[in-house]
Amino acid sequence: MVWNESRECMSRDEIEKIQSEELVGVVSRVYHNVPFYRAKMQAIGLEPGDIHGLADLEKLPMTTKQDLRDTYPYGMFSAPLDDIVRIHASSGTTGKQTVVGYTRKDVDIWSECMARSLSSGGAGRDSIVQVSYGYGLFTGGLGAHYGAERIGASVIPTSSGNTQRQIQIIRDFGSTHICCTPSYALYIGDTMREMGVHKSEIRLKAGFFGAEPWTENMRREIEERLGLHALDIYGLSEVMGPSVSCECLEQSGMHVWEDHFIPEIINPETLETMAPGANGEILFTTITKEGMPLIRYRTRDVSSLNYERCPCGRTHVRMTRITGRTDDMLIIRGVNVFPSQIESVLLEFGDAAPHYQIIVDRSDNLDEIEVQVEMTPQMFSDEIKNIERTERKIMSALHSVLGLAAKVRLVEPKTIARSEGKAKRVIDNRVLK
Ligand code: DLL
Repeated sequence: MVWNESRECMSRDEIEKIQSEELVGVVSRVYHNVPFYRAKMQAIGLEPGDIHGLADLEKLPMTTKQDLRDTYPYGMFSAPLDDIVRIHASSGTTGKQTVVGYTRKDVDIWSECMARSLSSGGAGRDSIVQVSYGYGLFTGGLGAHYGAERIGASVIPTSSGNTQRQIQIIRDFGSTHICCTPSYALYIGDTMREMGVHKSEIRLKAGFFGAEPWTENMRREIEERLGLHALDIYGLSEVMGPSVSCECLEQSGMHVWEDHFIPEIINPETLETMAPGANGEILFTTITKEGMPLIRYRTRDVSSLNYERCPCGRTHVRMTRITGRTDDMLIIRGVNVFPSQIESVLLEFGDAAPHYQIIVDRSDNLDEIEVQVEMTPQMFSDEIKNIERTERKIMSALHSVLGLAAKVRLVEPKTIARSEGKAKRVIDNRVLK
């Protein structure tokens, strides 16, 4: 089912007309309301009047996550706090979070985008949508929730965790749709098997899985275990949250809701725009946002754009599955983690040498992270109980900075391999088959 046919099935000319008009508007808004953008545009001699439409997009400066950190917390807001009705945040490198503000209209548009996504996976008024993304500063839970209410479905806000209860609810309440990370979907499948619940006892028809990378094999596995259509849903808090794009039941790329976000692909080295179909870093310009619009935001996610017509009838461009990052961000159990965050915590502990390694693994479909830190020779000669105490202290400091439990192991001096070039800080053993 198409939620908003007049918007989702427009001709390319109509899409571009809307994008041009909205782009002119948003550039003027940020120029007048956000000192950061005014300064950036002035520095290259650009005025809002120079932007007449889509063809001028490339003239505009790009925005990075660093820019958001530099203007922390509210410096990128384009609307006064009086008009901001919601604030979300995601983790940042130095413990500083990336803060995002939404006006009432922004929340409304977000719900509309999410409604489109859920509808493209077949959900409607008669559906029972279980939202198993976390509710809170993370955008997953509330984002999916508002969209599911918008389509008139019965929403079950389970949030994440407590897997046996999730399964009981799926079975007893008859959930028809589920929203969670793909690794959690696999974990639910494992737990169902352990509990002796067969897929024939549940009514799930489709699931909206995102917030972390996954693969076609994982899709098959999830579909097999849960007996549903597994759809890829993409988004990031800076740009909005879940539902910047989402797959339809054709399962061949995620429709970017182009009347709200203009996507571009660039070469992350040269920053040049790449032709349709090329693989590169995906950028977004949010053209209708009021709270915190972003111009040419560098997501660091690698994807490509497919402008071919989709058999589902929707005309909005499809982006391919995210195949990697152009920076070192890790996503662990859905939480964004930068190695530099871990480093900053370790540096606070004088007893630990600055040689460390982060080992990421996936066991039983759950991500695990272990931080190995070399002890100083002096500490090495210390009593075991003191070493264990330090491990516990580092563990709790990491927990409060990352919002995630990480194992910490202090290892003997000189046991972590030295590198001649860049230190290899992260060993990611997760094989996303
Ligand atoms: O993960 C928003 C979201 C929630 C999307 C629920 C989908 C579902 P952040 O926490 O800001 O926001 O993390 C954004 O997660 O830049 C990607 O690297 C990654 N990511 C999000 N969706 C996908 C996906 C939410 N479908 C970062 N495939 C993004 C691969 C994804 N990676």
